[in-house]
Amino acid sequence: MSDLSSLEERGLAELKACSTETELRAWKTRYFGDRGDITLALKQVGTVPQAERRAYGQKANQVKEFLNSAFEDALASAKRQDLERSLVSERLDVTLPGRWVPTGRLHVATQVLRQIYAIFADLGFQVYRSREVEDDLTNFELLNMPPHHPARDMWDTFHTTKPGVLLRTHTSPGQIHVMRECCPRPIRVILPGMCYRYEAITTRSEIMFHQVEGLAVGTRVSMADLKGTIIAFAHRMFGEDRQVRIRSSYFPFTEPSIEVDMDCIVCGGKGCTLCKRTGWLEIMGAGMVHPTVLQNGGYDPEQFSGFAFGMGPERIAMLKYAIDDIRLFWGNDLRFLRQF
Ligand code: FA5
Repeated sequence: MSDLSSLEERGLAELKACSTETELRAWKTRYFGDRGDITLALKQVGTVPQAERRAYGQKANQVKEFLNSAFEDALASAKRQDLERSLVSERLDVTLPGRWVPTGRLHVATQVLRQIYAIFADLGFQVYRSREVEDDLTNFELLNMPPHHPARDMWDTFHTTKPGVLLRTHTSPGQIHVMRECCPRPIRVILPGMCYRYEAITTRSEIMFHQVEGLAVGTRVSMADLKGTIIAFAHRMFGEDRQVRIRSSYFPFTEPSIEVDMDCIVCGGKGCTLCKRTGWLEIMGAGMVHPTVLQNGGYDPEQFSGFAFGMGPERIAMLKYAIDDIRLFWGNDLRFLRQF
């Protein structure tokens, strides 16, 4: 019994000497662990002579309860002190303004694409998505370019290892898909997407770039509609006072074909290095849909007519923001991207 009393005294004295939570937990293991003093004292109950056993057991349990509750109190007070200490030493000023988390931004090509969608949405054009991996038939043949047609040379092509399967060189094959899907209803769509050409990369040409195709088909669609649509687009995109010039051109899938220029954004038509001293910058190819293409799309060219155009949003962005090198679009240089 006297052993138990001295155990209690020793335990309490050692507990009081502990000043941190770590020390307290070490104390707990020393006394209450598997081989701790209290645990051993309790295990000894069986060895105590029968007559003293009951009293010994009661006392041992009292000592256990007493030291355990003393430990709990000491632990709570150590935690409180730790908290108070950290509240003073690691003081947090909740009135400080929050820290700025940098948000990303849309790539300049995406921004310009979205401006193009918005302008054409206002003109009643829906967005139609078409595939990037095409067959030779749709990319060329159905667009009035049979095999060995010299016009195919206008588009240097990435062919896949599967014969007849290629990466589309322009968004024009989408015209066939949309016509076949919508025939015989009228159509007014834009077809945005990525195109691929096996070309030398230069300041103005990439091997992968976006195009936005436009297609309108109906019973009374005319060249005047094409002209009006293009001028409305150019004015919305570049400003009301911009001049638009239309000159004749050649594409196998349009007849007649045109190319559209805008007065140079830098020199206003006087001539500078950007416009190669001509005063004009090309913004798109276009024309009236060729009767053969209408027919390939399922429309009777005697009854229906249509116009189509194709533009490069990267080139549009270059004109709009005077960007002098198309390679910057894929360069992933934040100094460039952050400017937009
Ligand atoms: C065509 O691709 C025709 N399919 C456009 C068309 C559609 C004409 C419908 C008539 C009717 P072109 O090869 O000129 O045409 O390309 C159209 C536009 O794509 C160019 O004006 C240019 O803005 C962009 N583009 C062409 N090649 C590249 C290139 N390598 N890098 C970046 N943009 C390009």
